[in-house]
Amino acid sequence: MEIQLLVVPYDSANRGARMGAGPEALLAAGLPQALRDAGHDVHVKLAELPADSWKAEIGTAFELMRMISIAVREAREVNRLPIVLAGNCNTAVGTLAGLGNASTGVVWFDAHADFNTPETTASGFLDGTAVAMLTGRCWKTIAATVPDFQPLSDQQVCLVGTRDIDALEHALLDESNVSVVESRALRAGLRRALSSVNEHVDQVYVHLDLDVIDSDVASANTFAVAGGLTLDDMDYALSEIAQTLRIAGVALTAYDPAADTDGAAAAAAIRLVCTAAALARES
Ligand SMILES: [Mn+2]
Repeated sequence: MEIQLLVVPYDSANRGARMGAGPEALLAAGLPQALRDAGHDVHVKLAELPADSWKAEIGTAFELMRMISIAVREAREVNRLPIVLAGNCNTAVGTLAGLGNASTGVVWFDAHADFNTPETTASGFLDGTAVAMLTGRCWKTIAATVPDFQPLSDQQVCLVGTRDIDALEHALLDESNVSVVESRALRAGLRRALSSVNEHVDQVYVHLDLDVIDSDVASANTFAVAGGLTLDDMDYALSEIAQTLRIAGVALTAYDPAADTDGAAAAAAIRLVCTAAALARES
């Protein structure tokens, strides 16, 4: 399969810092070669902003989303599977726009719900609002500057492995129609959640925030917590997705090499991306 790797080496508008170091660390750890060894043709494109310009932190995140939307659409037009390697999860707004929001479901693997809004966040971390943005709950005016972005309906979105949710964020999630499959309910609940997403879409975007993995298995970043998924769980979940829906795009986000003291998180990331690419070829 032809793969377009889109490398977005930013965290909170900072190039190469913290989780912004993750995408290029995964390139250096051999991710492109692992995909080539699996028989894929791999093209690599870097999303990068001029270093000397003034960067507003929120404006920069949306500038990257606009670049990603266009790059994902271009990848689709030449039949390449877009795989986004990004520091931040909010890049998904650009990816979904490029894939076609109306017809694309989202399976969001993440320890966090990313369902805060500017009114509920206590940390001020923009990335904690990513799924709220995707579902049209906040940042509406600037999200509309992302080419082809339309808010998704809640029914298009399924969160998996979610376990670290703020109180006000939890209240928003409870009153939404977004489905949530907790780690312990994976084998009992994922299939039903996927078939319900499948009723509303033609294809799926698989979002892999690496901290969905249990922190005892791999330390993806400084936000990683226990109670997450194992690599066996991920194999199961990805294969269930591919049996239900056509995988149209993938992202691997939130890898911070500084937190990965034993290299287990990088190895997990490469394995997850290769598994998703193999299943996308078949799905
Ligand atoms: Mn996330």
